[in-house]
Amino acid sequence: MPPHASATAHGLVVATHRRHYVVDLDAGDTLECVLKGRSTTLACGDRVEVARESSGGVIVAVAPRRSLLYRSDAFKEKLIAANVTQVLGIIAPDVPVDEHLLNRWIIAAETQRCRFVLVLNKSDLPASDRFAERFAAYAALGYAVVRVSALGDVTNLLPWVRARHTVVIGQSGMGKSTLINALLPGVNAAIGELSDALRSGRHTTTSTALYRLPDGYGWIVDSPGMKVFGLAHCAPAAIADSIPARSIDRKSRSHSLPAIHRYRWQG
Ligand SMILES: Nc1nc2c(ncn2[C@@H]2O[C@H](COP(=O)(O)OP(=O)(O)OP(=O)(O)O)[C@@H](O)[C@H]2O)c(=O)[nH]1
Ligand SMILES: [Mg+2]
Repeated sequence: MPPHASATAHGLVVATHRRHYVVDLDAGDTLECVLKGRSTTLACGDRVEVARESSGGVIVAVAPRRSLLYRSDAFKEKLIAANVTQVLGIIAPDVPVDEHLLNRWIIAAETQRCRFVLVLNKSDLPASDRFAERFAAYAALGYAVVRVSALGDVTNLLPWVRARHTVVIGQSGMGKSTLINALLPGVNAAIGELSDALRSGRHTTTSTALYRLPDGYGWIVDSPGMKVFGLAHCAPAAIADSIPARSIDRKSRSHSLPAIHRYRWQG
C-alpha cells in the first residue's frame, strides 16, 4: 500500500490554472491543490486522489478517463475537459460563425464517443430564424439542434444537460457563460460585452470551470472562447469515421481524405 493511502481523499477537479487545481472533495469541502513532479496535465472533470497538506493538497493519483476533450497542433495540446459525455457547441446569429471550427468540435466529440448537440443561442434576435435555416443541415445529419435564448427561456435545454457531463464550447461572444448562468442560477460565471469580444479579441472567460447540476450527478464545464481547434492528435481514419455516414457516401469518403488532412492540421 502506498504511504499516502490512509491520508488521502477523493474529489473532482472543478477549476484549473496552470498546474494549480481546485478540487471539490467528495466529503464536501473544496481544496486548492498542486500536481507535483508529473508531466501530466489535468482538466476539469478529472477524478483525483488528494493528500491533504496544511495549506491545501497535493494530487497523488488521477483516475482513468472515460473521455478527454482537447485540441492540438503540431507543437502542443490544450486540454478542455475530462470525462465528458456530451459536447454543446454554441453559436449565435450576431457573431460570424466559423463552420470549419464547428465541424472540428463535432469530430472531437465523435472521436471521444460524446454526444454532440448544436445550440443556436440568442433566439430572441430578429436574425434568429434565418440563422436556424442556415444550420438545418446539422439536424439532417442526425445532430440535435436546440434553439434557446440564454437571456430568456432555457427550459428546452434542461432535459439535454440533466444527468450528463457536459462541456460548452464555442467562439467568444456566443453566450456560453450566459447560458450556464441561466441553466444554473446562482453560478455567476463572468459575462462580457460582445463588442469587446469582437473588437479586441479578448475573451471574457479565460479558464475552464466546472459547475455541478442540482441533480447530484451532472455537471457542466464552461470553456474560454476559441478561434482554433486543431485535431493533430486524431488519425485521419478516426476523422473519416467520425463524419456521419449520411453526409458522405463510401466512394466520396476516400476522395475526401485531403480535406480530412486539412482538418487535422489547420486551426
Ligand atoms: N440577445 C442576446 N444576447 C445574449 C444572449 N446570450 C448571451 N448574450 C450576450 O452575448 C454577450 C457575450 O456573452 P458571454 O456569455 O460572455 O459569451 P461567451 O461565449 O461566454 O464569451 P467568452 O467567455 O469570451 O468565450 C453578452 O453581452 C451577453 O449578454 C441571448 O440569448 N440573447
Ligand atoms: Mg464566457
